[in-house]
Amino acid sequence: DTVCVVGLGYIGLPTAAFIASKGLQVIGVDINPAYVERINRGEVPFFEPDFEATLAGVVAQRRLVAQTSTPQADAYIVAVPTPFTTDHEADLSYIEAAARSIAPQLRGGELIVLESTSPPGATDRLAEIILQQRPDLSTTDGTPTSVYFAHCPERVLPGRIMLELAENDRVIGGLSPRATELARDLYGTFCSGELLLTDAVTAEMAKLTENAFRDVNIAFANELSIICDKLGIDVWELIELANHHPRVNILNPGPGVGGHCIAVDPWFIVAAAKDEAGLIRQARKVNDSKPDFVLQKVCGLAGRFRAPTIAALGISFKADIDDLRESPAVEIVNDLAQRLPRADIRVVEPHVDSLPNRLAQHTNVQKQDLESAIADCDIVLMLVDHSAFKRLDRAAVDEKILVDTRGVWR
Ligand code: SAJ
Repeated sequence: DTVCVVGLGYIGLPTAAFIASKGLQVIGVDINPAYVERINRGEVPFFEPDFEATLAGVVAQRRLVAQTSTPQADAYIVAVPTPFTTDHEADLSYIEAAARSIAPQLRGGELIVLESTSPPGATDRLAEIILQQRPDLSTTDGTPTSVYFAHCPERVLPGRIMLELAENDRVIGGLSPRATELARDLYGTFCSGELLLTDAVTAEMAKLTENAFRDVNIAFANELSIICDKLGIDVWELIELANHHPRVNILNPGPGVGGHCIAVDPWFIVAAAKDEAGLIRQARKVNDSKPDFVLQKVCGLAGRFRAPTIAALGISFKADIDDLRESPAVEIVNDLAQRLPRADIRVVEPHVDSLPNRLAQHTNVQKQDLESAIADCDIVLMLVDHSAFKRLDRAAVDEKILVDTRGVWR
């Protein structure tokens, strides 16, 4: 059986390679030709621990082949982005484009699984587009029986993708019971976790709920950090103490919530239930306002210097990855560069070769290695708790003013 994975990003590519490594024949599709070429050379286009060997192996065996056009296949897994618009509504254009590319290839009997994180109703929308284009595959009462649609949201944690692809439990919800069964059979060939069966809209909502749960809990921690700053309390000590209670488990405050999931998905719930989702909306606001709190803090301390040198440690959205999407650290450095034109900002980021344009455009921002940045600076701004930073000798920063958003030096 051939599986076609549409969208070879941070999720689609590891998924495609992982399925191929379990013995299935996989065709990966991506619209970017240069990217496809790299994959076919066995090169991993982004950093993800333990992924390189798997990709190189399946490409060498030709179990995974990447291409730009959508082929015929027995099953399709759609793993394209679902960004949000400026109004915080889901942008389904990538899912719709994927649907349009699959429709002409169908012969009947195929399974189409949407893995992209989606607002309630997206799987329905995917089916609608395909069946509009291929009315011959629709039954007379409009229920799609000759093509099967299901939602099976990905739940892997960047940085642990290879492990979690194998072990995570999966929620699987079809538009019909038969679609659910077929999707269960497919995922059963490569998942060792439990396969939890439901309908499509519940599966969509389950994924959003998981990320909203985390967002609300991080917002709680972030709000605590702001309260503690006002009251002169060490928030890290406070949380550690409270977490000794058997039923309390507070997450970590940080510079804000980044990445393409937790900072986005809760908005899909808010968009679907505007009047009801007050807490979820407020959590988003708390987390989105945290970078500005950090900015004000640094600006206040920088006021002591005519032209401060600031070492900004880390710009990825979280520790030990190279992903800068929706990174609060990038936002903070960018705003600092604008707010403090006389400051000299040295960015230390071991996981990227060069600064993103948003930061490189500022003449007062440059990339530097950890040791020299620390030696040269007046203020150390810890933004990401990369392992390399945690190993740093505390004595090296003893003389510096510290703003530690991650509690590395508490
Ligand atoms: N963060 C904190 N404090 C914490 C935990 C995280 O500030 O205690 C911040 C991180 O620094 C980062 C952001 O939150 O900026 C998100 O990081 P994360 O590690 O919580 O999550 P992601 O975005 O890497 O992956 C999440 C995961 N979802 C959950 O844990 C419920 C992952 O399992 C999902 O597959 C992924 O979203 C996704 O694709 O939806």
